[in-house]
Amino acid sequence: MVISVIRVVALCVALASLRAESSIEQPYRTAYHFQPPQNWMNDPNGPMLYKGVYHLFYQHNPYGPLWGNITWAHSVSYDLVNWLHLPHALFPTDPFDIKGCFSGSTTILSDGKPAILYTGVYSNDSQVQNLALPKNLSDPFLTEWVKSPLNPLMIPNNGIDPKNFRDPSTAWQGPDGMWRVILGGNLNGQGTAILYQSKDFFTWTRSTNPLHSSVKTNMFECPDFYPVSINGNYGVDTSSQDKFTKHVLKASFDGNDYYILGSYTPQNDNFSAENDFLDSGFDFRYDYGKFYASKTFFDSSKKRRISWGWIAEMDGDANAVKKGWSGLQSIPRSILLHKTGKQLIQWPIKEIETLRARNVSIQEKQLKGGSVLEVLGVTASQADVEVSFDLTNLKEAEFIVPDGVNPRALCSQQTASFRGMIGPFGLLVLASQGLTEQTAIFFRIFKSHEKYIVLMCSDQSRSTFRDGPDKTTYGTFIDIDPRQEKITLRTLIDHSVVESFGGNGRACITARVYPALAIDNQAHLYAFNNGTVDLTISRLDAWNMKKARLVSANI
Ligand code: DQQ
Repeated sequence: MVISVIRVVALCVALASLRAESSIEQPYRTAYHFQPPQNWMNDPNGPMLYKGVYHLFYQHNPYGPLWGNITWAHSVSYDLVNWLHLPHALFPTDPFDIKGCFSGSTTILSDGKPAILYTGVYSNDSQVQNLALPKNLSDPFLTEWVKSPLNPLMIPNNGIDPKNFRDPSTAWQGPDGMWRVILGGNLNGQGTAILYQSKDFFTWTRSTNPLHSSVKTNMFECPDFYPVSINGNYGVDTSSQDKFTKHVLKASFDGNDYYILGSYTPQNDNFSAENDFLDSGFDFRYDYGKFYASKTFFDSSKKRRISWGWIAEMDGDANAVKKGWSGLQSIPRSILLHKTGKQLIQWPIKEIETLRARNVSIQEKQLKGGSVLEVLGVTASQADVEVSFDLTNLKEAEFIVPDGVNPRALCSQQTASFRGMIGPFGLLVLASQGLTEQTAIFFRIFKSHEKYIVLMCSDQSRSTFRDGPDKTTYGTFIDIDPRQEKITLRTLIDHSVVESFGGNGRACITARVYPALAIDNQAHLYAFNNGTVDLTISRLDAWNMKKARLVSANI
């Protein structure tokens, strides 16, 4: 009797949440991005592949749509597209995490078993690092996790600010068999990747020198450290290091995920960086829009490294409360070192293409200066678009001295409606009939003394006629020589998120937008050229995207 009452209640709750998810009431709910059934979500935590199952943990408030009560929620998938939400893995129930189970990572240990390292917060806000292990390794989904009786394993000592000591990375093993892990911290006012070592994963000792510290940054959050293969079209395990790899150090600060490249010597744990974070003129970010606290993992089944990032809301707390949820995860991206060896490239994982449905294709179409071309026959609120532009008349490019020019400022001063020479050209997405609302992802080509300069922008200034949502415009320069290659753009459009990959993944810009008119089948898609110089769309493909299946386990 009790059981059947519980089942009926559960069914009613499920139906109610289905109703709340119908897109009439929920125009901003996404169709193929990862979201929990409800409430607040922030950082991705501990993504991993274990025995053929992908796991994603994430920071979640089980009780409301704003940050708080931070627990580790847990979902599993066979394809990184469709997900099953499991019961939460870690709750803040012990003195060493009573104020929150903050971010952390998983590591596959030498015996093949997975382990979670996460930050726990004491009632006095002091942060420590804790271990949790699966309760039952024969459970294919690793549903239950047990906190170690030895917790906390790392405590803030010797000058570490106890309130800024968090987010353990995936650990890697040196040739000496010792495990290494880095944590984000602030040492003597510098953003720092604090290094710890352990033989057995239980007893951790802080290394005298941090892996890296940076004079110009704030505290590092969610640091990540991993090798990338030079000239290889595949990812490598976190513990591999040889002359065919470089290392990436990623740190999250000031609302963005920045990375630097360098070489790592495990014998003395020396990371020799090619540049430092925020060096003048040097600004490599995973994404120049809304994307934070990302985390990578090595997918051993497909030999690739995959990154996830948190895409926050830009529409205020009151609206989060109204819709009952907050936050998305990015489409998982595979990460490689670009063939120049100077930067990373990111691309949506191949599996996302299984959601592609009806295709519309345009080839060799001239786009005259000052013109707009509607792409008809696609559900423009839920689409995947790939386009490449051929520029024939580069001589006309405007002159620029790029030193000291802030690309983001340039994009916001001269938005999509600016009449330039070569560009603005690109896509208008989530656009209303008549273009009152539009989000523009566009390029402009300039020339400087010795080369061409390509600017990529995501202009949200007209993304909604509603007041309230943040309409910041984003931008970056991309290292492309337009004499040698076409300008390409891939944009994933999903109701309230627009993820754009320029120059085959050399620059990514993610935007959250909240159209009031361009909703569902009222959304339109256009290619545009607002420059004076004509250009050609050499190819444009747009696909309707099916909805991913995200369901809650009945446990
Ligand atoms: N979010 C977590 C912290 C981390 C921050 C708390 C980054 O562990 O530093 O929810 O978004």
